[in-house]
Amino acid sequence: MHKLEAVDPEVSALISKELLRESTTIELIASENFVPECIMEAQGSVLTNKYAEGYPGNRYHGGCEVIDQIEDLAIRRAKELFGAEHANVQPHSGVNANLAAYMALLNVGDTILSMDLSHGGHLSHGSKVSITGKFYNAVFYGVSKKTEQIDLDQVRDLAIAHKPKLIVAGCSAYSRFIDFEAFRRIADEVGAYLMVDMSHIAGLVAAGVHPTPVPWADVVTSTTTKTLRGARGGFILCRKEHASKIDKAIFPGTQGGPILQNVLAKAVTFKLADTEEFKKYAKQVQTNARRMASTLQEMGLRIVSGGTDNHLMLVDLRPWNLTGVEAEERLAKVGITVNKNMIPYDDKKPTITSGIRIGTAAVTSRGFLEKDIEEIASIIGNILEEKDKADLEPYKEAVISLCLKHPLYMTPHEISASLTRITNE
Ligand code: DSN
Repeated sequence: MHKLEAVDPEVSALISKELLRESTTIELIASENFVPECIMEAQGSVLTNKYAEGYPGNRYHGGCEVIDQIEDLAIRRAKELFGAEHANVQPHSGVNANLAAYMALLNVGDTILSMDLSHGGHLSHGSKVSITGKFYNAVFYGVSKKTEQIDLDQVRDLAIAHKPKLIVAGCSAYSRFIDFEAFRRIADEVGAYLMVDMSHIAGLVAAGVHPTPVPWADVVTSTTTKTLRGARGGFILCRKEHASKIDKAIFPGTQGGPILQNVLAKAVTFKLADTEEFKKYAKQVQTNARRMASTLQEMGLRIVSGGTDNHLMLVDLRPWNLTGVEAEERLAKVGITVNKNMIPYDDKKPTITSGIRIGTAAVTSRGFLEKDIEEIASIIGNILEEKDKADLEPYKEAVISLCLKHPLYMTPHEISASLTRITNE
């Protein structure tokens, strides 16, 4: 970063500030992770200079002989990792991947059946405020009030009643395994396509600790961040019969030239996810999530659906008379980052909410084990319980010492030196 510091010290200082923030806070946002430095190297490479509209062997720009090898490598690795017939590694993000999947399979005005945003779905699954809700007629299923798990009977009833052309499975805030085979059966019964957005769980799927959607879905979309712990971007897996339509829907349908430094970094992401070390990591993410949920429960907090099978959980704050926004702000004061989140059947608006979402993918990348998780959970429980009465200083210190125990990108010495410098400034 020395060259950047010389040219633009203002930006360079902001990067240092963010590095220190990431190093000295506990990151529990379920969609975030810390990528290995080799991914950042790939994303900062000369690949940023190249245009390569089209696909390997069939480009609209010259000079793509190396680019073709890179994209082919990323495609091969994605297919091998997930056992897919076809992969497109060009989507700039998960939303772009979803837009292309819809464009490939639907006409404007067609009906889709997807998970309600307020029950854990995603904006790009047909929400009114998203272009997906303007282009398509979205009907939503949710979780049962009793179990707080996906109500497959309701999915089937809605599918029969509305005859969607596409059923979407996959969520942003749902802590249980999803029965993709059951979704396939419902889709077949009504003659619908099945798309699974596995963005949140892709790393768990790659490691084999979450059921895979690949054999059941026509199309699987995903981000490469989150539990997959890779380059910021998206990808699509699909059955061979949809390959050409999917590729055309990405380019020229919804995107121009691919962001090649990200395609390169996706190739590295898929390689790293295909290792024993990554499998161990994914298992630990799950173990840590279960320990976080059980410790919070022991402290008297309510976990939506009673627990977690994946990397995340939703905490219902109503029994403690707190809102999500209050909890998020309170935890931020001691350096714990979470996001407010609606819980199923929430009566508060999305900017307030009755819950917070907690995920363990990022802290597990730092090497946090069950004991550390118990410590974080007890800090969270104590702060939320004590509300404004709590003296936050001991909690702030506990957070910093956990961060120094599991340093990130900086050595403990560098972290301490930076903190001392800031205190003296
Ligand atoms: N999927 C969102 C999240 O889970 O935070 C980001 O779009």
